[in-house]
Amino acid sequence: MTIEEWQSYSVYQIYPKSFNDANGDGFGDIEGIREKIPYLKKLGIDMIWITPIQPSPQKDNGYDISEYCAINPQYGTLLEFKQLLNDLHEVGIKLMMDMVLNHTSTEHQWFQAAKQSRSHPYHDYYIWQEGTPAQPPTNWQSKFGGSSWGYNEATAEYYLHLFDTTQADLNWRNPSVRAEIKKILRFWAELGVDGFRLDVINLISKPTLFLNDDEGDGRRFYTDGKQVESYLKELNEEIFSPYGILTVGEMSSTSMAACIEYTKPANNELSMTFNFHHLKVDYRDGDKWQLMPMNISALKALLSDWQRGMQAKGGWNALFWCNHDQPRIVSRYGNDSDEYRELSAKMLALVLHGLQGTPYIYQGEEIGMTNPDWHAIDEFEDVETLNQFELIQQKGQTADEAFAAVSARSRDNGRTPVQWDASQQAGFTTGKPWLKIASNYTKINVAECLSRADSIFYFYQKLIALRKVEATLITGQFRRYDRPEEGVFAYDRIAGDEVIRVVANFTDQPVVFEWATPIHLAETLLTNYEGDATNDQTKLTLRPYESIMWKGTVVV
Ligand code: TEU
Repeated sequence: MTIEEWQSYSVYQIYPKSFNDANGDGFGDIEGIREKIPYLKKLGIDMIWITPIQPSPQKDNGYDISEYCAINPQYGTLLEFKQLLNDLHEVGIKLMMDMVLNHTSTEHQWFQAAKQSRSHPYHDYYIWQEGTPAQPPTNWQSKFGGSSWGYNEATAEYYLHLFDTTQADLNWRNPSVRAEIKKILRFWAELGVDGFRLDVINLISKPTLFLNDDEGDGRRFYTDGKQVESYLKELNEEIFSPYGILTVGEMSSTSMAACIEYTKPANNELSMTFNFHHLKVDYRDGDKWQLMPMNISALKALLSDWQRGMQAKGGWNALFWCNHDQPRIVSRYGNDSDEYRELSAKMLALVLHGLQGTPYIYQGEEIGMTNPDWHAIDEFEDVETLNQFELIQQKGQTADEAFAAVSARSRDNGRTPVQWDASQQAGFTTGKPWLKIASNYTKINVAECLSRADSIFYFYQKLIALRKVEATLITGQFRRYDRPEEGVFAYDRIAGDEVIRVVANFTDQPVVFEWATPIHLAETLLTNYEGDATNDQTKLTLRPYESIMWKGTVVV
């Protein structure tokens, strides 16, 4: 395979509200990001992805946009944004904007007009169905809980909202909607933005007939819908390709077959896709709110299937453990005790960065930030968390059970402000932070990490740098060689006779691991312990959470 420059990139995700507050109002801002450019440069990432910063009532923290070609004053001005873009470009960092195009805020002027009358031209920008106040058109459920239909009295109709009631789904069938969307994308592309992250982009194609779902919550009727690919091709032809924009599509409940089509270069749709299957192996019966320990064999199988499957057909994965919708990975698939937090955070990083695809690092992940360990529901802010806390109790569970579920699974776990140093408010703000800071900030913070050569930060720095020099990490074929039932994940990346070999112990116990396929190990590229594991050529004794990446050659 020929390597495109972007294929060796690592991307850093910024959730601006919680990243760094320069003006002391408790909310992170654009100036705050600009202040941290040297930090980002030091980490070595190639691109930042900023979650939505356009004007928004913030019912879903910016994923409810009320104006697309402007900056939310809470974050700063368009001028400041241009300055940020310019300063990033000056040090060779690219910028990816988050584009929320499946829905708008109901505060958007389109919806405000649309809801007045059926004859308004903006009415057809959204998806409407007849119904009486007591009877929504279908039984579809919103992703945040409750019906996905909102009643509009003025027109005696329902509008579709797959997310919050204030996030109305756009009607992509309407060519005027697609023209508006292209205008928005062109606006940002003209400013010099380098990438787009496309929010829930596989949900944009809805059916024409709306039917009850007797098997589920309705998602099978609108996920990876019939027109998604043709809409993406249209955007690619008119915007992504002409402006040289890197794209990542966020795919909700998708399939591998669909992601292959979205990303294989011949199709001219997207550069890569996020899928979430590997982040559901701790959901009991697929239900996010039912807790279960992580199923390691399911995790290994999913990661491996997506590696092999995408590779075989020329697709490209976006690789990630964390984002603003997920609990912190070290508290989830790792171990956030004092003894193992650093070791397990490094192990998870090494496993992910050895895979084929584009790694995304979510702010704070590079210092091993944990879930905040809160004790009361009023510490949480997220709309989904608050809805589910009520719904779980309505389904018969106690308040304590509901709290246990939401505190483990809340999206706020990943949204607490970045812990910059041990000073008051963790150096995030001089004011009152919009969301409480995790109490462990005096111990876990950027300043501490930067002061110590063996910190998680420098481990990420090395992984990012390896991608630039080890072409096998980009091109190498994936081959797995552990046994499904064991707590070790082991795989090779093979290009010609070169092998990059990864072994990782996901448990807090020592494990004796027997090699199935020996290779000549030439060099240890990275490990999270001092000194190599005991290696007698046929078997390896891995210490708790030990992980190693070697370079070697195939035995012929
Ligand atoms: O998320 C899409 C999505 O479906 C989830 O990750 C969602 O948070 C989860 O399924 C709920 O259980 C994207 C954004 O990343 C998220 O922040 C937004 O809330 C959502 O779209 C709506 O725009």
